[in-house]
Amino acid sequence: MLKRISTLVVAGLTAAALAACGTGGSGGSGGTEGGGGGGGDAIVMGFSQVGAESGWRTANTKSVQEAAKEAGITLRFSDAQQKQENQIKAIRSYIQQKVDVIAFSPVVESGWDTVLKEAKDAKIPVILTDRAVDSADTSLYKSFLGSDFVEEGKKAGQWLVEEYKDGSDTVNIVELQGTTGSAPANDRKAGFAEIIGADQKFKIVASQTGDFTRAKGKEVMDAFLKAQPDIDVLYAHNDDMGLGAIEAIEGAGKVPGKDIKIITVDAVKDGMQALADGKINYIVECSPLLGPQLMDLAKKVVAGESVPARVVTEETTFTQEQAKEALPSRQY
Ligand code: GYE
Repeated sequence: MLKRISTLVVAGLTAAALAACGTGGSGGSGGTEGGGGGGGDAIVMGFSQVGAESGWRTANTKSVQEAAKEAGITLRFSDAQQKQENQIKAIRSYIQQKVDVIAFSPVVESGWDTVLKEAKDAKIPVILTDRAVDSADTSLYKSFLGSDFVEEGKKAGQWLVEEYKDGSDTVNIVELQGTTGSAPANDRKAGFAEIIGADQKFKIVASQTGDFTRAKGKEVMDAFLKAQPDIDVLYAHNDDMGLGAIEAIEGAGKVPGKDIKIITVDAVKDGMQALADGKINYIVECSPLLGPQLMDLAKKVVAGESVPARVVTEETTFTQEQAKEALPSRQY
């Protein structure tokens, strides 16, 4: 009992400390405030972002911040630096602050039931954006807005099947996975495996996390190149890891896009540039521009209106030729 009380006190203090720095600087699990124009009746949204691990994430943060401003919603924003514990602290702090709605992009899928229950008990609606949770009780959140990551993995696999349809030689694939335990890493892996699994010639010879970052993508690709003498294809769960891997491949004296074919996911500008330059072969789009839809959902949820339990983002794919066409007008 005593232990439980002291845990609660510590949690309370942490939340209070977080609340205190809510209008302070950026980064960490603290927060920054923006939007809303300071109007008295403005909806207040607490948003816990995963981090700033990729170009996708930067574009997503910008979209959320701009859309909040546009919608007249006061945004309390915190960056969890890819740590679940920071997100849980931020959510508890938002509960304490009695915000009108909480939105967050869960870094991993598991382990959210307790804090989501706390929000529900406090009658604060929660909207999941970008990434899913695996909670069995779906009443813990109002809606989940984001991409279909399994579908993205399938699209990557389908391109590969088509690309190698005329050959029977073994195709050796290395895979750079996203953050371990995250929905996009789990689902992009599963969707891809399902499609290529139908043909024995496709072999995943190595698969490891690169944590969705460029630096880790390079580091892990370096190790793959040393351990695997014959790599035909790299499948990276995002552009940033693919871009890091390109540096490793060039460093090893090989030609990315030719000696090793590369498929990535996201289609951020840097990725699209590498695709147009022939260093990447195919990109499956994943849109980070979720802000406007999130604000619409938030307004409805706060007004007590019903919203769809799942809102799937519409996305496309890009070949090298299509990337050249799309680049000039690419928003992110
Ligand atoms: O693909 C990756 C980012 O959750 C969809 O997270 C997002 C992923 C995105 O770091 O670049």
